[in-house]
Amino acid sequence: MKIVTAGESHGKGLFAIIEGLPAHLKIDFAEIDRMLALRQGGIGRGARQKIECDRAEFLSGVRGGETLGSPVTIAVFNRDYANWEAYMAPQECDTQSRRVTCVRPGHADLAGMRKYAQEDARNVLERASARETAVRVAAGTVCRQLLRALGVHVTGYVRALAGVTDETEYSFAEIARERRSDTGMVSPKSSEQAALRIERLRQEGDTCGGVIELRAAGLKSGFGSCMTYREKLDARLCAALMSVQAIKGVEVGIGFGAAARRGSEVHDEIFAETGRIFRNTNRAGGIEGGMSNGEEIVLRAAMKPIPTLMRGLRTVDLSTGLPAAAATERSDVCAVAACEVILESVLCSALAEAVLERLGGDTMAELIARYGRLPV
Ligand code: EPS
Repeated sequence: MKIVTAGESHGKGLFAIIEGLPAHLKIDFAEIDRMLALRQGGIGRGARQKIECDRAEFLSGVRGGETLGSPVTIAVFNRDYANWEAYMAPQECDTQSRRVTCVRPGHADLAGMRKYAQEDARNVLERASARETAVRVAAGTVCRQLLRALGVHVTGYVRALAGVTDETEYSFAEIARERRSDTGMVSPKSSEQAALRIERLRQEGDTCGGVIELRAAGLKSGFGSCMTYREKLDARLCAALMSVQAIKGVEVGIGFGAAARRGSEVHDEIFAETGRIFRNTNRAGGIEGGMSNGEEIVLRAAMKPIPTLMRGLRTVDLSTGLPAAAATERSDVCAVAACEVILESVLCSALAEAVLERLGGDTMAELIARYGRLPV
């Protein structure tokens, strides 16, 4: 299975093509639109979300609510395009009025302008914008539905936000039940503290990031590989999460925490009881030797603060070469809760890709039967 996305932030829409899905996957359209709405929400979101009301439109590959086995095309159209058509149309349009030359530190503006020989950062930022993640959430939710048919479930929550960290270790069920606060945090106390900080940052024209924890339960052992480094499951999942805008670090299980501990405090001992093999800990985060080991997959990702600050960081105006304040239009103060939804979706896509690569299957029935025959 392969997913390709296209589309600009203020263009006509965002598009995804999913190639390689088996036939007869039942699509829950309402769930996809629910996930899109969740992505648009959360504390600290900017004015753009008041314009958009993201909905997934299926343009190919699905008939009567089931996949056909042909490439699935999903579109999320931009309502804001009505306000931008004059500047963004593929045909001749006004490419002067909305120029961006005061490049934003931390954004793709400067490196992208150099790479693509552009004098207007708009030709770079339109695609670099995290608006693209809307369609990744739609495609990822289709993959979530495929995984669910196999008994694999994905959840997540915001563990740290605006410098407030919740150190509690939650079970999968607790996260799945509690996570949908405005901040994406589970603990009401942490959530309240973070919300206060975000309000202060908004008043100061600043932005913030956070840490997102993701879990996948029900994945059997043996996905990924210890034989080919490109197929290592941890390498693939980390690459998928790092591909999301603003993600600057990813860890598996206790991750960086493992570096300072002794081996006996890191590795999860193995026990047997009446023929059943089990562990009492899961510091490895469900992956050993590049393969799933049957335990819960646990990943954490660090999101940096959004680079568009209303107060405008110091930069250079590339049209004059003079010092300037970085470009602003409107900005999210914080998109960490939205990013949590995005990362869950991207994790679903990466897991579905690994599952289909190993098991194949033209139909869901074939895939489910093959998965069922695997050892735990
Ligand atoms: C986004 C929409 C964008 C940004 C944001 C993500 O809307 P606009 O650029 O029209 O305000 O709010 O993009 C960025 C954070 C970025 O750096 O480009 C969305 O729908 O998620």
